[in-house]
Amino acid sequence: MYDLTALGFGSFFERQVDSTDRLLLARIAAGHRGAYEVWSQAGAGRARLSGQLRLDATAPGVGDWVVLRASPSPDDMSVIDRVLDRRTVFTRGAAGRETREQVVAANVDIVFAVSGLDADYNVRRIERYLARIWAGGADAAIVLNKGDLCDDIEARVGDIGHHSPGVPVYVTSALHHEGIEAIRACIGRGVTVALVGSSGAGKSTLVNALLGEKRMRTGQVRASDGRGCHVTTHRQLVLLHDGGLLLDTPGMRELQLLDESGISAVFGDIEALAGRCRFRDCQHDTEPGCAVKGAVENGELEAGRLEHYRKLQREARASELRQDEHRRRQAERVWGALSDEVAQLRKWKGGKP
Ligand SMILES: Nc1nc2c(ncn2[C@@H]2O[C@H](COP(=O)(O)OP(=O)(O)O)[C@@H](O)[C@H]2O)c(=O)[nH]1
Ligand SMILES: [Mg+2]
Ligand SMILES: [Zn+2]
Repeated sequence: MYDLTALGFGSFFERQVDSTDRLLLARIAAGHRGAYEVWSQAGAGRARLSGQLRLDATAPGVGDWVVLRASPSPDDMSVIDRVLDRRTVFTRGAAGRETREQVVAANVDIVFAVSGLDADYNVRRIERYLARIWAGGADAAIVLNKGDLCDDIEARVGDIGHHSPGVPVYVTSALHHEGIEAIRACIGRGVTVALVGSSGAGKSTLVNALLGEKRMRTGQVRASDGRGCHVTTHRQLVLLHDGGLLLDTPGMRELQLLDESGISAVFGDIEALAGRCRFRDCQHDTEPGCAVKGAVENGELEAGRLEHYRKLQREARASELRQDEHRRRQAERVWGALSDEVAQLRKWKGGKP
């Protein structure tokens, strides 16, 4: 039995349901092939999408609030009839040639970008995560894990603080249960937190430390290249003893940026400088009167940071184009199917209009 408020239900979702829906509400706690684990007032159960929802381009993800059909299907699974609008979302570009949004975590309050203080540490990657987090509307925090493996934690924390001012930074050693309380303090009752980051960063170890028990399988990091193996294979919501919710996710090899909205948030300093460029559409390349280049020249702005900003922008633009392409093809497919149906109908009517 679950209490909906403890599961994160609140006024934003309340407004989207009537009293009948309310009795059939559930939150997606895990996604397996073709089926979901859902938590509702009645407890945990299995559910699948209605035929109608299966046609939608983007499948619901872990953390989504859904309305179940009143009667389960013959195989005793519940049927998901409706997905409520999301308050926040963390998405990634799915693998493959065409970029499609894939929901990693829905309705999360805070996304923790977890990074190991070993070979995994990479400021650029952290910036990338922050951009994605903000694009989806959640709050961001940074966890620098494996503090036990780092000789100069202060320098790293200073470095991060310089690149992402105002974002809370937590240093932990999940394996040794150090620094865990400060994180637990952010995850009050009904608060949902997702952990994202490369595999091997220690996300599952962190979940176990927060739970106080070894529930998540954790992996070995290959000594050869410091890369983690993918042990966590699916996204799973877990309920902490004092009411918060944690979402462990598998590592993402590559995190694509899907749009430019999050980039501005991360590179506010550069965008502010850009406002002072002579040309409004300045590319900060060879244009005269460029305030951004000027800042690099007088040492106010790090050249590497500008380079990274431009790289992410190029990526975001390319990704937006690919998404447009995807939408166009989908429209064509739907239209193709429709015109087949129309042709069938015409034939059946003997070609008469
Ligand atoms: N030294 C050290 N190793 C850690 C720490 N946290 C996790 N690990 C190890 O890193 C490896 C990957 O951890 P895991 O939690 O599976 O990473 P995930 O892929 O992000 O879920 C495991 O061998 C953990 O024991 C830490 O704080 N210090
Ligand atoms: Mg894991
Ligand atoms: Zn410029």
